[in-house]
Amino acid sequence: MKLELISFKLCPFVQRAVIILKKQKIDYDITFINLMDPPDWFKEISPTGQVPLLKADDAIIFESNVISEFANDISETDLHPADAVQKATNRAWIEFSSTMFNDLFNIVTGDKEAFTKAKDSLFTKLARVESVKGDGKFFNGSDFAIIDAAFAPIFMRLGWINEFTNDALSLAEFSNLNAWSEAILAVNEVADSVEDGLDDVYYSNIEAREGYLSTLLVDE
Ligand SMILES: N[C@@H](CCC(=O)N[C@@H](CS)C(=O)NCC(=O)O)C(=O)O
Repeated sequence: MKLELISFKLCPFVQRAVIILKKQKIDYDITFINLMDPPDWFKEISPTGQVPLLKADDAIIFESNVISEFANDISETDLHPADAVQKATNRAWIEFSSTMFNDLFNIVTGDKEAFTKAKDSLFTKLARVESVKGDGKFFNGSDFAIIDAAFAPIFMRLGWINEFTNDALSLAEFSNLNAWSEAILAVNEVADSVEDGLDDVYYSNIEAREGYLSTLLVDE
């Protein structure tokens, strides 16, 4: 089967799919598009106009979580827990994590009021995750799973923001999440899921958005 992932470099949803494709050692081509001016062929095949989108031969698969599940389904190793209840709770928390990207977007783009509201929203959600996380290395214990990949782009961006500011979004109050974030970001496939220098692009994006967060940047 020929796989082609349609991508946009800064997209955290694409990153989730890339991590699973890499973890499962699946061969795929990657095509980057400009989301500000998507090509006609993309508009024709994409019902949502969003990336990631995976072409699997002639089939069109969209939604990051569905692409990750598909990559898992065509692989020998299962990156979900085997137990049905545990798998369902993993999927539930993956859905929950998807709402955090909206908070992150508002944190990067919003004025002081919007920033504060988005930060409160994000941290309320993080507190919920902290309460169920436990002290294992990854979400389910010692094995990296799809849920860890789903949270990876969130932790990577929080890490960048904390590095660029005086820890504006510090996770220090969440000991379980802090350790989990470190474990996830140390995984090779997570580190390799973005291009070198993407942190600089993210920094420039924060500057260009001219939101409240841009006033918190400290010179690199
Ligand atoms: N629910 C989608 C969200 C994907 C998404 O929001 N992608 C953004 C880029 S990070 C996008 O394509 N935005 C373009 C648009 O909405 O027009 C998923 O999980 O794949």
